[in-house]
Amino acid sequence: MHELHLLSQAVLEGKEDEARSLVQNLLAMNVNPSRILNEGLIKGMDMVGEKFRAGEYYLPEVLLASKVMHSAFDILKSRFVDVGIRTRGKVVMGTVKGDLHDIGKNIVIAMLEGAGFDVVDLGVDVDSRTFVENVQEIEPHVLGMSALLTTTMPYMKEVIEELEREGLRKRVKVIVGGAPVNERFAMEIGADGYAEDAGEAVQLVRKLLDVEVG
Ligand code: B1M
Repeated sequence: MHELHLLSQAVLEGKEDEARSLVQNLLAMNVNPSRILNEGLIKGMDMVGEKFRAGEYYLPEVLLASKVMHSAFDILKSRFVDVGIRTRGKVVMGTVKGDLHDIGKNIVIAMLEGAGFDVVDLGVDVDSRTFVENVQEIEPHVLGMSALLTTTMPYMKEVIEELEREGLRKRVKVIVGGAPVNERFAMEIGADGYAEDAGEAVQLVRKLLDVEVG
């Protein structure tokens, strides 16, 4: 669809006003919000990633595109809310130590909140101590960790080991995600589950908590 293509381009070119009005138009045309997110906004960020890898974009361009993505996603966010659902469980979520990428994590959080879960966002660059302390205090059903760098994803294992040392591992389900992470890695480090995208993350949390869908 032409408008979705224009939306990816607006993210790629850092055009905030244009991206926001395209999202509004697409919603007015009754295009599914997940399609707008995946085929418009996320596709645009993937294109930014390709340019960055190719050395055609530098950090300022990537940051500008991230700002556009956040701003446009804000309009979309409310459309993922499942009206009338009460809290279905508590989730604590953060991007691991050394990693500042939060766009994907924020989308996962918005989708989980939309699905009725109560989410505490620990932000980015979160160390194992902070994860563990929050699990102790908040007693969430699920702990979610995000990593976008191959250099930071091994840190997820450290967090799981720290949970074990503190005797908390059996009290919380651990899920992991982020572009370099996969199912195999998740199983290797002893996580309870892996989700490829935000939609899958919601299904996974529902499954782990055995929450009825719908
Ligand atoms: Co960075 N960056 N970056 N970056 N950046 C990547 C990840 C990279 C692949 C770009 C590239 O080279 N092509 C590369 C990593 C290479 C690698 O490790 N193999 C990279 C690099 C190298 C870096 C720096 C080291 C660059 C430098 O300084 N020289 C640096 C590191 C900083 C740090 O973290 N310490 C850096 C910095 C940045 C910015 C700050 C400029 C910015 C982040 C802004 C922000 O997040 N607020 C940025 C961005 C934007 C990107 C790219 C372009 C886009 C990431 C993104 O937001 N994607 C990225 C290239 C790419 O991925 N195509 C890149 C959109 C987002 C919706 O997808 O995050 O994958 P994603 O989330 C998805 C799923 O993964 C999943 O659901 C989400 C929604 O569907 N998911 C989960 C995510 N977390 C989940 C958790 C779950 C479940 C599912 O459960 C808990």
